[in-house]
Amino acid sequence: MLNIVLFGPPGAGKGTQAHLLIKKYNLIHLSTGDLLRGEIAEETPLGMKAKSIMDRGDLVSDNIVIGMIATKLDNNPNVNGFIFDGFPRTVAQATALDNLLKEKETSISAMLSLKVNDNELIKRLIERGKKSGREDDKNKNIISNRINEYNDKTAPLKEFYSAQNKLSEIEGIGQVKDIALKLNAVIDRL
Ligand code: B4P
Repeated sequence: MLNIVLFGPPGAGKGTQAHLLIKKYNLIHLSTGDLLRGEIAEETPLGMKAKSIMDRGDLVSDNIVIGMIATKLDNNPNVNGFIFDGFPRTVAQATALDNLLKEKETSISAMLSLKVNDNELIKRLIERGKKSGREDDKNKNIISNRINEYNDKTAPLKEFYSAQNKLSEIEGIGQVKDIALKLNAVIDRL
């Protein structure tokens, strides 16, 4: 199986690139952000709990997102593999993911980490906020909080996967199609 962690700060292009990768490699896209927004749209108890946390730009609790991913893995047996987009975001989530995949006799193939500077991230997210209506994209303070959450809790995962020899860092500024070619080159070497 090909199991890719697509990594980077908020606005780095994870969702954008994930959509291209799932088509090219016939993978299942698991975006915890999309799953949580789906729960909010359906006004489920989980969604109601997550909404205020996401609107502030904080991370939702590990238990919630790990539970969502576990269910999705169970519901998708016999697939080519998964793109994990926006998950894991903490060491606890990464450890849980390793264990869940081990139970299914598979593992993470690679972490592809997109590098984008803060000014560009803020510019992209404010721009997206004009159309998406996402509360967490509308306000510069909330975007800064998301970037801080990333630096505090999520960026250390580069060490986690580097220790397993699975980290590749890719420049995330440029044309979407050119960045996709760089990601493809790393995957094709696996
Ligand atoms: P996510 O949905 O994961 O939000 P994101 O990081 O903003 O999305 P992404 O990074 O994929 O956006 P993209 O760059 O593609 O998370 C939202 C919230 O959900 C979190 O803050 C948290 O509260 C919660 N959450 C989710 N997962 C969680 C977890 N595992 N644990 C705890 N909490 C969790 O797109 C950004 C913009 O850039 C787009 O408009 C795009 O068009 C543009 N863009 C992309 N590539 C570009 C390029 N090359 N050049 C110019 N613009 C580009």
